[in-house]
Amino acid sequence: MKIKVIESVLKANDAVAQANRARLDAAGVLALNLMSAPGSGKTTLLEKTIPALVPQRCAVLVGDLQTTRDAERLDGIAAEVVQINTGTGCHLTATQVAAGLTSLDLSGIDYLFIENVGNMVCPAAFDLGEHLRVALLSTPEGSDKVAKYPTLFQPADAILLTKVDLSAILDFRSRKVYEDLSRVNSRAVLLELSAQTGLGMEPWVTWLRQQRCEHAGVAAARRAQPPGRGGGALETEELPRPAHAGPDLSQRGSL
Ligand SMILES: Nc1nc2c(ncn2[C@@H]2O[C@H](COP(=O)(O)OP(=O)(O)OP(=O)(O)O)[C@@H](O)[C@H]2O)c(=O)[nH]1
Ligand SMILES: [Mg+2]
Repeated sequence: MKIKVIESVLKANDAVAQANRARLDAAGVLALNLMSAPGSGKTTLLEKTIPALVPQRCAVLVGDLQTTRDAERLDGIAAEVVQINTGTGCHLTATQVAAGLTSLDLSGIDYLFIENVGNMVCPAAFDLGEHLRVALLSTPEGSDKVAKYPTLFQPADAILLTKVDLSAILDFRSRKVYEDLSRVNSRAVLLELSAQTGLGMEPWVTWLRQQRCEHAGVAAARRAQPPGRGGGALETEELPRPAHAGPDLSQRGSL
């Protein structure tokens, strides 16, 4: 008997993630994976972002070790919400997301936000099938965190500096963040915002809309390709992650 060995947990996870992405692509859904430390403001951001995206429809898969509190907060705001309890797990896996996707009617959704478990290390190692990764850093966490936890920020397509309404009363040195990001990830878009006051929310929502347009454009271009040149396989093929250039870090604003 030939024994099959799954080489690593990550490889097995990646295979499921690819299948998730293909499923989302086939349904025309743009998926974003939100990652940060606990309490950085992921759920609050979604509470304010989803209404701003109307008439686009959003679903949320939210990961927490215990409770349905985040799902309850988003109930009535998102078109659909699924809470995934990981028990002792410090991150979501592609398999958990696959299970969550089966509960959603993807045909009625434009964006899928995946709120990962609050953790600055574990979630970044696991592809969930998202198209874009968003890392949050809130001002109360301190301006040294990019250098201390680089793996969270390295793969991010967008980095959100959240709770900037508090920066005046905290010793938050944004220049330090920009310097560290120039070494860790100069590709990502960096946005400063406060979900509480609404400051900086408009550029974030605009960025989301742009990403959706790009994603839809890539999908349409692939559909237009004649058979034999890569066309015809859209339903099962993975779309590339939308490319976008972030601003020059030296141009990034300061708080
Ligand atoms: N001052 C201020 N507080 C905020 C802002 N955004 C969120 N908060 C507060 O920060 C706390 C945590 O916010 P959540 O949105 O629950 O954070 P989270 O990242 O979803 O937390 P977990 O799901 O536990 O990881 C709450 O008390 C929010 O009211 C903001 O922009 N400004
Ligand atoms: Mg939350």
